[in-house]
Amino acid sequence: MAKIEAAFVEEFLSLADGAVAQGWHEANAGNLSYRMPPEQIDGISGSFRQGAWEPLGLAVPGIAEQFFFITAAGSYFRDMRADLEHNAGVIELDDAGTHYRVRWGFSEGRRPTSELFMHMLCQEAKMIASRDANRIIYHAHPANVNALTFVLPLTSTAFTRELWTTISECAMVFPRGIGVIDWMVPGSRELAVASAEALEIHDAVVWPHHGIFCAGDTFARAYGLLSTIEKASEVAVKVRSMTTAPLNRISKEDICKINEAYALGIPPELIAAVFQ
Ligand code: 2HA
Ligand code: ZN
Repeated sequence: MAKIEAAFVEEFLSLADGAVAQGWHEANAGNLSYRMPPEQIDGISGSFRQGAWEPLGLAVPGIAEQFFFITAAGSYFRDMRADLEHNAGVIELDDAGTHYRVRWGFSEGRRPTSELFMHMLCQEAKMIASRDANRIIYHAHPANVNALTFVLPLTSTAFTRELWTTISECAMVFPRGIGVIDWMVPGSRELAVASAEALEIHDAVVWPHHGIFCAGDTFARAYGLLSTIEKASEVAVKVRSMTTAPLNRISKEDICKINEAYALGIPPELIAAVFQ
């Protein structure tokens, strides 16, 4: 199969290598999709094949006829660089957004990720919410954010408060807070629907006792967002392991100061809800 050479491939591989080094992708953990801009499709279309149309299992008319670079079901992030065409591929959606066909990759009968429902619904929701800016949906299994799902209430306000008040950078990187949904079966339609709904408000959403996923305009932003959340979660886990009563932490007033100093636009109602 023809290899593809494109700048986005290197950005994708660099995310995969970095995230593996962080320990976020044991075995086949995680998945990633990239909504390709037209000029990048043209740049690699010489390598395309014409797979048969297959039902998607849901309708995503908002992203009809779009092309996605997406990881394969069962693929290991650590193997992406060595054998990309086996571990990822390009799919195209039909004009109704109800069927897809493989245009590149997924060698030896591989298929798109088991979280395809989630990727498609989230890509659609975020493309509309971001007026076409968002291109990445990325899911990983970082340990510390997962650990926090055992001790914090499973609410957006509890997780947002914990992280915003742990590291100053958090309110700047995710000023809309972080979403949390209930535990649901991995790969299920139910999980996909709840994830897309939460993503209309937040750029990152926690899946309790599983992992986290996020949206981003670029690979670097999506990776940076998860890195920031996981770093703050690690500090929170360390602090909670040392004491139940920390002497100091970032306060509501401090968050108001950061909000003003960096014009973050965090609405007063959100600050009130997070610190209620
Ligand atoms: O791709 O992480 O959530 C494997 C998973 C499923
Ligand atoms: Zn997962």
